[in-house]
Amino acid sequence: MKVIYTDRHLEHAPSIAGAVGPHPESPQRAKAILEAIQAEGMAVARPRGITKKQLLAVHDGDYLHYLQGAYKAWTEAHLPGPAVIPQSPPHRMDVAPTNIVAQAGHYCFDTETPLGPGTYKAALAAAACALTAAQQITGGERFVFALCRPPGHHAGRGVCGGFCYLNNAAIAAAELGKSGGKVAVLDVDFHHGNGTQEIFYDSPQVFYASLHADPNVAFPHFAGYANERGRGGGAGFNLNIPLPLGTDGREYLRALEQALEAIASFGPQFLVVSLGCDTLAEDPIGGFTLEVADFAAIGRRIGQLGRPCAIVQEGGYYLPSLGQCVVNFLAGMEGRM
Ligand code: OKP
Ligand code: ZN
Repeated sequence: MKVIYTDRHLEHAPSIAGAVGPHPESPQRAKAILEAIQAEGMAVARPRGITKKQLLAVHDGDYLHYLQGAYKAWTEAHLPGPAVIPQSPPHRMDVAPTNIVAQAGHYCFDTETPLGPGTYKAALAAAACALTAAQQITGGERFVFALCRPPGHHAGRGVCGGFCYLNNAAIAAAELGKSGGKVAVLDVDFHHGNGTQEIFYDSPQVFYASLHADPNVAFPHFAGYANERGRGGGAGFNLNIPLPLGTDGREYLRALEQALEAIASFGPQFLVVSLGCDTLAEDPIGGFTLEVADFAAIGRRIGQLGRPCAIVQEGGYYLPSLGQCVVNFLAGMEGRM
């Protein structure tokens, strides 16, 4: 399996996690995954670029403009560093504000997604990885893994949050659907991908299915409930399977069958997997009890769908096992484990 990666994610090294303490979404995450992949002897290639047009397939122009200039505006206004973080509770307004303090609340939905000097560059590089993976799939590859960092599935069309700025998986899905074929996004991160859901909520072309912790007790709290099924033409093309805290591998695989059945009857031409490894028992911000070996089983079942697939890295914060979880998943997909 081909892997797309660039070390330009190093530009984004958040140091504050809302409250106190180190931010879990660290550069060491990508390093851990890359090292495990290299130890497996898998080929790693750099991404091609991403154009404004490719970003606009998923994100709003005013939001991209904000991401690009926010850190500079924040610094020039002498607001406290080391990064842009909303100062009042984040709040979406009807008309996009022009003042940087108001913008920080309008364009971000939490206080754990700091926008530092290199954040946008790193986010663009991650999006480029996902896009390149999708392009290789349309070019005939069966499976391609985009080692993205920062993650993307919480980012909406016009909002960052949940450590996410650009929705890498959605950008891949939009690319895969460019010639009109159906695309399914399967999100196996511990958290619900509210951004991906929002982006495709009205679309019958992209089916979003997610297994995740019950949002009543886990981030993002405001989305991911089972009654969210899509809207308008997209009604019926969104599937949320919330699971209780403590869910183990067996229970997880049982729920996965439900999602795979729905995807199979949707009949997509291409698949995108949002791969989060924060379902692991040891994960510091998760709450399920999966084991490292479970990731191979999950990958194997998804691979058996038999659809060409771009795998996009999302969360996973337990550094000692993160690389092994990813490698097991990929090996499972290819039927090697
Ligand atoms: C990003 B991804 C925990 C609060 C949760 C945000 C979690 C973002 C997860 N104290 N904070 O889905 O792995
Ligand atoms: Zn997560």
